[in-house]
Amino acid sequence: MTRFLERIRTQKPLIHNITNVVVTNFTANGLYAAGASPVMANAKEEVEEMASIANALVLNIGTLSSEQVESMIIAGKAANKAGIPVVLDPVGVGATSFRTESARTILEQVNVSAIRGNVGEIANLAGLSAQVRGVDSMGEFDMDELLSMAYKKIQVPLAVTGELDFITDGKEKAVISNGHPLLTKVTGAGCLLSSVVAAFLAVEKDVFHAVTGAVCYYGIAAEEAASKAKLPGDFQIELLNQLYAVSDDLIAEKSRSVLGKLG
Ligand code: ATP
Ligand code: TZP
Ligand code: MG
Ligand code: MG
Repeated sequence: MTRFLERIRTQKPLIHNITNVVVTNFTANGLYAAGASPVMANAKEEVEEMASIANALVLNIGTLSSEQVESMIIAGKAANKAGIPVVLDPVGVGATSFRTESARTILEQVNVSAIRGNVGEIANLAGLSAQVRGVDSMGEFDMDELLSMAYKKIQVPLAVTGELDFITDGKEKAVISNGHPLLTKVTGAGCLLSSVVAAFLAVEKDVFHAVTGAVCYYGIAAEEAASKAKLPGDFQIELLNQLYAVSDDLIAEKSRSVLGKLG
């Protein structure tokens, strides 16, 4: 189940990204650093063809338009037909009804392999924000409750990220404490992670282990980067360097992942 990076660096999976305008370049560079091969293609005239030759597809709704939703559904259906994994990053779901409705439409029309988002996005996507809001006024969530309820509702493996990352496939659960606060000071840290998840899924069929592996790898790369670069601008570039430098052996040594059962 392991040595995911070796596989990515040997196979160089082609990752088709339909993503937002903020993070496009950073995402492409991050995928190259990991060992994958990125392509960004949005036009409805070409996404079916592109998804058909790709090894994984990322649907990221960060700067959505109705034309892009159309493209995402065409690409998602082509990916399903080709049998390649599809990752959804529901950027900003809950912030506007267009985002929430679009993400739900995509989930209705496309068989998504995994969703990677922050707590608020996943709670809103599942329609749970009110129910799972915890006791304190800071908007903390009971994560076990959130994971169980969100999985029940969405029925897609989830990676809910933040200071701690929670991954579930409805049966297994992983809690990962790798990462660094500087990740919150650069835009696109979450979006790039979603594309890295797609690269792991392109080389590993076990979704839970692929997603867990991707999140550990990414958190470790961030830790390594933060040990060398203390300011956000330097950190952003150093993160790319460390996504390139981190090995499967370093992941085995440094991952802090606690496995358990959901619920
Ligand atoms: P948000 O908009 O809430 O920042 P996001 O889409 O950028 O969400 P994050 O939840 O920030 O995604 O996750 C991106 C990466 O940053 C993950 O690897 C996560 O573990 C890491 N991360 C986020 N916050 C922290 C933190 N406070 N400490 C350590 N790592 C963090
Ligand atoms: N606005 C729309 S998409 C986007 C911003 C700032 C990027 C979000 O990236 P991330 O990875 O969720 O921080
Ligand atoms: Mg973040
Ligand atoms: Mg995000």
